[in-house]
Amino acid sequence: MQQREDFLLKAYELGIIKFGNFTLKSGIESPFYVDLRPLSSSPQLLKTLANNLLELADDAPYDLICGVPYAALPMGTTMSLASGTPLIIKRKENKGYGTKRMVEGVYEDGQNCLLVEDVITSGQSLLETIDEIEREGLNVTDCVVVLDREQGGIEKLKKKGYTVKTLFTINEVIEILHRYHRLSDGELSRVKNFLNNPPAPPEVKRVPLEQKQIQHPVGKRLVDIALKKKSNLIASADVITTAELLKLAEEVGDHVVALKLHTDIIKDFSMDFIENLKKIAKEKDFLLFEDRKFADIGNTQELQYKEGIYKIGSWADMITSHVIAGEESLKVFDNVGVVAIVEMSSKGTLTDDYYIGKALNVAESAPNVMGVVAQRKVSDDLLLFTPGVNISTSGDNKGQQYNTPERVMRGYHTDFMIVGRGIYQSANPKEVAQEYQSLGWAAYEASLS
Ligand code: S5P
Repeated sequence: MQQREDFLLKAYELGIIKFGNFTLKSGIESPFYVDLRPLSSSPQLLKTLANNLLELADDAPYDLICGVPYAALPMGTTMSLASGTPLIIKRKENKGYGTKRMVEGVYEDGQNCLLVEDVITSGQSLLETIDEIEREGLNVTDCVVVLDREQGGIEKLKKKGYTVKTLFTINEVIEILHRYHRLSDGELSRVKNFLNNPPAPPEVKRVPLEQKQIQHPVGKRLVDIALKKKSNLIASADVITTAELLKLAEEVGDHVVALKLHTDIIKDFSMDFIENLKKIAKEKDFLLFEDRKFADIGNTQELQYKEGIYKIGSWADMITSHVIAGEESLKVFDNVGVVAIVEMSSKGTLTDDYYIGKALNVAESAPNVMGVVAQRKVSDDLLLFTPGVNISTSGDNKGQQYNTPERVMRGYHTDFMIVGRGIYQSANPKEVAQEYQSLGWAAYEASLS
């Protein structure tokens, strides 16, 4: 007993739990914050912790130990060293090359693995890790956890048949800290009150289009058109002749805010065609959006943008560009709204969370970027464009993945949805464009309330 309390007080000195006002990832305001990672800064405490966790797992049958990444990795390692039980390591992401294994180490089918977790809240990350370990042919029966935040995680795991043992509950932690005068009476009751009546996460409200702080003039034009037409639809005209494209522009023009093109797939491209298309765009009030997806150094991108047979810079209102070459490379796009690709819709895309974060930094610091292409809400300041929308199918056999207008508007708070084959391959593109327009706008309006 005393030993546990000593351990906790020393861990507290290291800063594993702080009291005050903290905004959690969920948006909830919490009076305390727990982070067990500083424990690794005290080898002595880490050893004590490992021994305590091993004691908890005394009756558990196991041949291997695995810590849930990342916080429990050093805990699992120390338990392995102290007990002589081999460690396996679960990756957070598949490294995408080499063996493509999600679990590293030497193990055999049917071996039993003890899982170690630092803090259990909803139990979600522990369940995900168990699932991946089991998919490797291993068995999981027991888990040991340092701290239970008492928010239903343990019950969830028990229901699924797992045995979970915890060293401390959050209530025990605050009682001990209070008893040893690390926590005042007022703080104790504040934390207890929070734990007894956990607040629901705040609802993320969508900012209506007319209230968005759009800086870019093309962004403002696009929003004006959207409000006037009651449309958040961009049709992707991925057809390969100018005749088909002009016909499509006439048919869908009234229902879209922009027509997205891949001019390099058109067999008979000419600047005359562009003049005709511009006339339709003017008459039907939509913007021309060239989906060139630039991805080179600034100088090359400038040549691709201004020269060649397409002379994109002379007619496009908007373009797409990757940001892989960095912020300076985007400067060459003048007189146009740049939509930065930060996440792609296709299966197996390399645009993981890490990439998105870095790509957003570039996009947000380039003044000519008006929006981003992504499959989720990533930025408050930039317009969000989401391709991969189709009401009749969930994907193609080339990696494309589809969502419904409802999902992208209500779930992701997308500003503009991009629909290609769903419209231009339909029997009646005009009618279908109108259908997407009303579905998209209704879902947008529903997402406001
Ligand atoms: O991640 C992306 C980005 C884009 S711009 N995924 C996409 O599908 N796109 C484009 O959107 C793609 O190049 C195509 O022009 C359109 C989707 O077409 P659909 O036929 O699959 O709807």
